[in-house]
Amino acid sequence: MTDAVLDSRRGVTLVSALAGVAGLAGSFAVTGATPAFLASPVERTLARSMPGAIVSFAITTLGSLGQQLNLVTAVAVTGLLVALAARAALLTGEAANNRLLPAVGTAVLTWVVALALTRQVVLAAAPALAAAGVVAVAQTLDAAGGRVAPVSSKRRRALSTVGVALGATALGYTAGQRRTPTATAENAPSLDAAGADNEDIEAKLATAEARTLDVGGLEPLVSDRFFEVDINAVDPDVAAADWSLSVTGAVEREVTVDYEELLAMEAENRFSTLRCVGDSLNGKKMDTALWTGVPVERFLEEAGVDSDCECVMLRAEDDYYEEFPLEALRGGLLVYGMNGDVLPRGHGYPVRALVPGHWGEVNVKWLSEIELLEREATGYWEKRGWQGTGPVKPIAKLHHARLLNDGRRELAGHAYGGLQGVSAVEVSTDGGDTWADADLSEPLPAPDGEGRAADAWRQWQFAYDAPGQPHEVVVRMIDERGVVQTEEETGPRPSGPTGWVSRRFDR
Ligand SMILES: Nc1nc2c(c(=O)[nH]1)N[C@H]1C(S)=C(S)[C@@H](COP(=O)(O)O)O[C@H]1N2
Ligand SMILES: [Mo]
Repeated sequence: MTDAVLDSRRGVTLVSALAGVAGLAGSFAVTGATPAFLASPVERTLARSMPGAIVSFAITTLGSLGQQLNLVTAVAVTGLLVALAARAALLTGEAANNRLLPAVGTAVLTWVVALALTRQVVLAAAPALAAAGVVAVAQTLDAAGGRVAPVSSKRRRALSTVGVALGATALGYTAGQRRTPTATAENAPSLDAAGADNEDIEAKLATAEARTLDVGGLEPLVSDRFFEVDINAVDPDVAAADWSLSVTGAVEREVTVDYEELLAMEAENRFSTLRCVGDSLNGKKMDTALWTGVPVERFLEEAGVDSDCECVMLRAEDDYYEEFPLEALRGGLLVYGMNGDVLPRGHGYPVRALVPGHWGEVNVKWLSEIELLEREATGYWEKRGWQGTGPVKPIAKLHHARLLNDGRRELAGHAYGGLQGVSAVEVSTDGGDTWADADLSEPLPAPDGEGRAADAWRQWQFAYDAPGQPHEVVVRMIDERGVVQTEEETGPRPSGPTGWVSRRFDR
């Protein structure tokens, strides 16, 4: 049978490659986009071992595209591993002249590869069976040889194998998509927690809507789309029933709380803004939500903190870790709700930390441990050259500009100063020579409904007569102590961008 597809090197390579693709699809079909997916561990390893400078470059210039590239690379590498397994089995079977060896060997080798990568004994069977299936199909078609009309030629048999493998891949992809757990804020279920006051949530969200400035296209006070930054393209998939949080280390007694217990405790509904230290000056990695959760302080009290450095390490299910002063955590929340919904997977389901006034990176998602330390340590991003564990830097952003019918130009944006608040936003339309006050949105309410939220942005709006000639608009914020945002320009790395946002207009 010299015209068998599998008799040629090219045929073996083709079938091996198809086995690689099908193996990935088989895995995805049973795991969806979770850490149990075959390519996830490779993606993680790539992300972890990437030099800090490259990661920083990717974050500040490519945004989430860097992560997608990483994922594509990981998928290619993993597919190649499965393909090599199939190839080894095919060649060994040929050498031993054994008809069972190619498919069985592919199954066993792929299972071993999958097990080594994911440590999932049962789930590793899916890629093994899918890859072996492709090999078996190719073998069966070859065996039918020239006798069966539709696959009588070698070319047709090769194409049939391609068709079967790609069809199975499409099915596996669809199944995996359905299996992928709630990932976005758009499809998160409503919150139903014994300790959370849903009426208060509704009232606060209504207040936020009422206080949002009427500027078309400007993001409202509660963000429509909340940015996401994390170290992996594939988020952890933690079941609430399996989740618990421990307070450990330099404590008098360890304290552990599970999801059900946490949701029964009296919760707080708090508006708070998050901003990533890797945000660009006028970037979009800054957003606000109404967070529902339990104050961390009660757990610290229960544990009896005894830390020499007065510092703490938060650890997470994705092996992320960040260290910072205990003082910052004292005002924090253990968050399980976001805008009246269950905290979405992408934002840390089941539970994340909210650390008021500090850069996003210490607001650890998928939180699993609060470790009180004896001496200072270095967090994930600090190991990679960032200094993002401190308070946020003040910023007024310019995200909206529109010429009105009456010849004026309307400008608008958001200002955020962390715990120092925002008392004013000033706008210059002559490159910084003269300044005028913008209108500000009323502050978002504090958790008790009275007073202002301690750590939330405000919107600003300003209109001026467009001069009809080139000019430069500059904006800056002033905090509640009267401190003006610094003019000095620095990039995001290592400790967040500074400077005034400006924009040139031609008329
Ligand atoms: N477990 C975990 N928590 C994490 C991260 C992460 O990669 N893993 N990223 C941090 C960073 S750098 C930021 S800016 C914020 C972003 O929170 P968001 O994705 O909910 O906007 O989460 C922080 N918490
Ligand atoms: Mo971040």
